[in-house]
Amino acid sequence: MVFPRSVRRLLFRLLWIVPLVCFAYIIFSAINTHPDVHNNQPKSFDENSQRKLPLEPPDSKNLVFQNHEDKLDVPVKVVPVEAEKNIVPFQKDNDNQILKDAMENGERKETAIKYGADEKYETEMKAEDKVKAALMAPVHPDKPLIDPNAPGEMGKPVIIDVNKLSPEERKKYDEGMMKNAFNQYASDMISLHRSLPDIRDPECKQIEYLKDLPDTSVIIIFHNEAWSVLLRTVHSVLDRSPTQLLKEIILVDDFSDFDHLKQPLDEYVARLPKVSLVRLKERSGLIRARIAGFDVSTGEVAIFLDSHCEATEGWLEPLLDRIGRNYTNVVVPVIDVISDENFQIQYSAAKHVQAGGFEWNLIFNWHYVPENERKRRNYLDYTPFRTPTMAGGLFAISRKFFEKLGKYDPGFDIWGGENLELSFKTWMCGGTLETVPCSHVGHIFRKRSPYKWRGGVNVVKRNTVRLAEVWLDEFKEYYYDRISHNLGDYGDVSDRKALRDNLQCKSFRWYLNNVYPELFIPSDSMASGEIRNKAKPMCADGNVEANQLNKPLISYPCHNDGGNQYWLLSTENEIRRDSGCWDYVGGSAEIKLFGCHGQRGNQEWIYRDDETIYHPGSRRCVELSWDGKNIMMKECSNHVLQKWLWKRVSAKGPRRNE
Ligand SMILES: [Mn+2]
Repeated sequence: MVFPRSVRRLLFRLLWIVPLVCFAYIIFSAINTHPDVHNNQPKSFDENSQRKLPLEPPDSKNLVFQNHEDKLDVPVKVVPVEAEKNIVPFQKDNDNQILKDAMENGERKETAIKYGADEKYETEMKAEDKVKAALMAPVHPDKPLIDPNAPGEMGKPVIIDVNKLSPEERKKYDEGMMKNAFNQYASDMISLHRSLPDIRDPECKQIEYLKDLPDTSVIIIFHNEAWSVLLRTVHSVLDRSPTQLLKEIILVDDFSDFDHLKQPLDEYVARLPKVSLVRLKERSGLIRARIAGFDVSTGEVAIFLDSHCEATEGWLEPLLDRIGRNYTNVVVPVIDVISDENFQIQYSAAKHVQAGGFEWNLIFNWHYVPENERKRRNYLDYTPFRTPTMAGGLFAISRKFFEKLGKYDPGFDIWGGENLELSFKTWMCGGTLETVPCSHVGHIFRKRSPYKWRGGVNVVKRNTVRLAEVWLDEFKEYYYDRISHNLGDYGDVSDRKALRDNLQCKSFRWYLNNVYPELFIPSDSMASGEIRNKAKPMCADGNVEANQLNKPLISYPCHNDGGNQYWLLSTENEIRRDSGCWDYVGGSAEIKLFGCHGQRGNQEWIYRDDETIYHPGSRRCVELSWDGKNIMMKECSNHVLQKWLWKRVSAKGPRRNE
């Protein structure tokens, strides 16, 4: 067979183009293999569990049916949020009775439908199933219809042009800002029941939680909180917690003096189911107020929330599930940011959620979930991860375990250090502290504290010294170095030491080696102290506090006082203080201070025998400018401006392995 010349030419081209394209495709696929391939593994919530995933798709809200799986073949249907309205009658009676009545009146039908039943199913439900279904529905007291365009709905920002406000409104706006350190004016415009986006990772909606979850008391401490912010916290919990799981909300008033928190709040709370109000007779501070709230609560689990939060869809079950599986699990939700300026909710995917840590000044910080912990969870970012410490504002703990741990140190005053105390003793006394990425709670982060405390005593330091004395063993010296060994009067800690002995808690070294192996221990260093230029009395100087990072390292007259001129050369060849490291990326001549990443690269420095500080990544050296004003990266020249005096001794103090 003879083809025309043009066709022959085409066939000839295809002969090599086709294999070439195939080859290119294979190469491309190999390069482009997604790093999260592990996510294709079966989505089992507990690593030991062999249970199957629920049969229903993630959005079917088949919550109700988890209690009677035999009904799973019933078709489900979802009613949009706008269709919600008053569902639970407004009485403070026995819940079961209320719900039974409601069922008989047909008021529960909508709820059952919303949570998955179709009408046919509804009529076929057994009476006890109806009650069960109702108990798993949210509490929803007095929930109004939601206007999707109202300010702040779906967590959207409320932007106010202050220039367009009347003088009176402007005054209100400024007062709100001043009293609360957040935009109360914007908050007051937003519904107390505002809708939020479902911000969970998609896998979270497929997890099947324990059928028999423990119930909980939510304990909320407030002091001079704005009305709309406090009540939005309360309603978000009522609106988004299954009735059966929420035993009560206990509001503890830490001696507020705002008028709206007096009689008006009494009256408002009296109308809400499950909510009670405890008034403290004097200003007690967060720690003692929490103990007071806990002591009157009765739920199997206590959940502490700040008074400026918003619980999101599905927040409760993942927390209770972990405690239901083991009462010594202490769990923290993801804390999403509610903007203090405009009340927008900003949230992050599970893989960006960070773990809690601390520095040797015993201040809490955040850090990335380390590789070994990610690996332990098969890189399933939505599964609970172990965290060395918690931020402290929001967490859940079983009643039994909190009591066993002696609650908080009652000698702690007001605020501060209590989060680390509870974190350390959870780990050291047989528990596990976890962050649960499927549980999200929004929290307003403020730039300043609007509250007044009595002056004179540094309560945070006093609390922290108590913490160090009782829990840190020989490692307390690292903290005391930070406060110049000036401990002050920290009271009597013998009771707390006795508690630790009785519980036979493990050592702080065990904690460091097993729970927080990433923490940098100052003794793990090869040089320490000031880094002084040999030509001029100028020192390398920089602040490494978390909010000061990403700034250049500067030159400053040596002051011999440690502080921002104290540096350690780690055995990993970092120049660091706490979690802040010298980092040179090239481009400009500046060295910047970044969070240490432990991967060498930009953060690797060699203090050579000729007293130069060499950066292998760029093959450059650290140099003081001729006028002494700047520290720069330059070609290595062995000039005296590139020579630095630094003591080649490790920092004093206990080591990890002794
Ligand atoms: Mn807070």
